[in-house]
Amino acid sequence: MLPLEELAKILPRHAAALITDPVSRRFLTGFPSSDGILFLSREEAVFLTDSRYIEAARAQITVCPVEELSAAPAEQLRKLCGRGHVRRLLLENKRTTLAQAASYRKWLPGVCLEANSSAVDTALTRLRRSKTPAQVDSIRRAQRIAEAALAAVLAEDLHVGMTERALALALDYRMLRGGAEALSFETIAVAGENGSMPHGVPGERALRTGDLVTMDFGAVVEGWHSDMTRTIALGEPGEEQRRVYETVLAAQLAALACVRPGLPCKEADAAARAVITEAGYGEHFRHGTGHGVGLEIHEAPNLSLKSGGALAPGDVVTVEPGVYLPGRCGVRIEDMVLIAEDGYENLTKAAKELLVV
Ligand SMILES: [Mn+2]
Repeated sequence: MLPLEELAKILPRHAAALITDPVSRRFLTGFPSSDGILFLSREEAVFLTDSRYIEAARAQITVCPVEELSAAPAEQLRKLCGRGHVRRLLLENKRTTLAQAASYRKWLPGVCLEANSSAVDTALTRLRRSKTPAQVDSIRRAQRIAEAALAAVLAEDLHVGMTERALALALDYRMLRGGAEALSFETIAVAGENGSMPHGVPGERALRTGDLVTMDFGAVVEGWHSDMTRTIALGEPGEEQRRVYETVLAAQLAALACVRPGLPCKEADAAARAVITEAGYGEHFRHGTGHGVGLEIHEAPNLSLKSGGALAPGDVVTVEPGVYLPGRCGVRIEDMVLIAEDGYENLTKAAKELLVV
C-alpha cells in the first residue's frame, strides 16, 4: 500500500490533513519541491503547487491528482473541504508554523483545527521509519559515494598543515563530484583538542602530527541520506589516544554484536555504554549511540538510554559511540546498518582499525 493510502487510513471520517512540510510532501508524493500543499482525506488526495512546479509535478506525481495552487488558496481549500464534507483539520504539529495554522483557521471558518492532535506526525514517523528496498538502494548509493570520497581524501588530500576547514571541504568536494546531490549535513572535521566537541565546527586550526582527526559526513541520493564517522591518527598515536580509540572501537563492535530485530533500542545503547564505562570513560560519552537515517539525517528510531521501542526489519540506524576528553582529544566511530529479518547488514564498508597516516 502506498504511504499516502496508509496515512489516509488513520484519518477520522470528515477529517482532512494538510501536509506542507517539504520532506513529508516528498515522502508521500515522490516529488521534491519547496512549496506546495498535499490535501488528504479518506476519500481524496490532491497535490497543490504553484506555477513554478506545476509542469514537473504533473509529469512526476503518479499517486494523486495535481492542481495548480490558485491566487486565492482559501477558496481552493474551501472547495476541497466542502467536497469531502470535511469538518476537522489535522496538521503536522511538529512542522506547521503558527502563521500557517492561523491562515487555515481564517480560510476555513467552518472547519475545526485540531491543534493538539499529533496523529499525523506519529503516523508519518512510523511510515518513514521502515525503508523499502528501493529506498535502501538510494541510501546504499549515498554511502558508497561518501566512502569513495573518504578513500580519495585519505589518499590524495589529507596532509599535515591543512586546516580542518580544508579537510571538510575536500570531503564535500569529493562527495559532490562523486554524484551526491547534496551533503547530508555540514561536514565535521575536527583535529586534536577540537575532537572533544562531538559536533565541532571545522575551523582554521591546522592538522598536526600527533593529532587524532575525526570526520563525520554523508551524501544525499534522491533525497536519501548517509552518515558515517571515522577517526584517524596523524603519526603514531600516544598511549591515551590509542586506549581511547580501542575503547570506542570495542564499544561500537559490542553494540553491533547485539543489533537485531526485536532488540530494545536502549539495549543497543547500553551495550556500547557498558564497554566505555568499564574502561573508565563513561562520563565522556554523553550522546546517544545512534539514530535512524532516511529522508532526514536524524529520524526514528533513536538508540539512547531513554529510547523506547525495539529495532525492526527495515530500520536504517547508525551505531556511533564516542569518547571525548575535553582539551585533549576525541574519537567517534560510526557505521550505518540496515536491520534485516535475521540480524543486520552493515551498509558501511570502510575499515575501522585505527588508521595511522
Ligand atoms: Mn550520525
